[in-house]
Amino acid sequence: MFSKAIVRPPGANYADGLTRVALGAPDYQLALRQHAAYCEALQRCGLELTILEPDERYPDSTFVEDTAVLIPNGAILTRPGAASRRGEVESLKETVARLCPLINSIQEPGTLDGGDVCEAENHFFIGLSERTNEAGAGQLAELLTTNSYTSSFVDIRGIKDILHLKSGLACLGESRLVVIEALANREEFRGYDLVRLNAAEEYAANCVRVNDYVLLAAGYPVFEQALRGLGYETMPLEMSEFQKMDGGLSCLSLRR
Ligand code: CIR
Repeated sequence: MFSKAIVRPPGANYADGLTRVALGAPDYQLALRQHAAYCEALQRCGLELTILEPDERYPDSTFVEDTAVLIPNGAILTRPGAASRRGEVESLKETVARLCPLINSIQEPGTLDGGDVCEAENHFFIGLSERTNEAGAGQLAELLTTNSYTSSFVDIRGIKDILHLKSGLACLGESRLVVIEALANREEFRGYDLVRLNAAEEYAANCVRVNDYVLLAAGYPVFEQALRGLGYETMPLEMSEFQKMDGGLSCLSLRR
């Protein structure tokens, strides 16, 4: 169960952030409205929110999930793979520390984005990506071992459609994973019950189970129906302006 989350609305220079997708420039006012609806959805799931001020020093800073990995015992601060995002960690540190004890942080030469870390009950999948390198993944794996969690690496460097592991993977609980086709046959996921997305709906893989609900991007009816068929209550959310900046639903919050 989650009870709290940290979020940060995008700043006025949000469109200056990093993106590899060619979906056009985001509409800032619409992004703010979508972010507000996202916050309301988290509150409806029962979470108490810490809403940070927008931070124009870092145009990508609305994607707070990349700056820390929250585990039941506390937080591990990351060292984002994109140099333009490194300062985001310092700007969030105090707020994270008010939420839970700081356990440690990823150190140079390691890089790690929170979007590459997928918690699946007592196990963590750590993506090796263009943002998370072996050193960063290795440091996190050691910290997890020290805290009695297991972990395994999932190399996504050959899958060009996804930026982070969680762009193509989510855990719904109950040993059930949501996966895109490119990940569905990986050895790492054997033994899990897989919900596979069709190629046209892959963006929706980045969904989040929050207590009694699954929050997912709006506009992916096959996937939403599949979730409902499995007995989940769904909350679809408009994500277009975050998708334009290569962001998914999970990366807009740090949940605990
Ligand atoms: C970036 O490229 O870093 C941001 N524009 C998007 C980050 C999205 N984060 C995530 O999916 N965890």
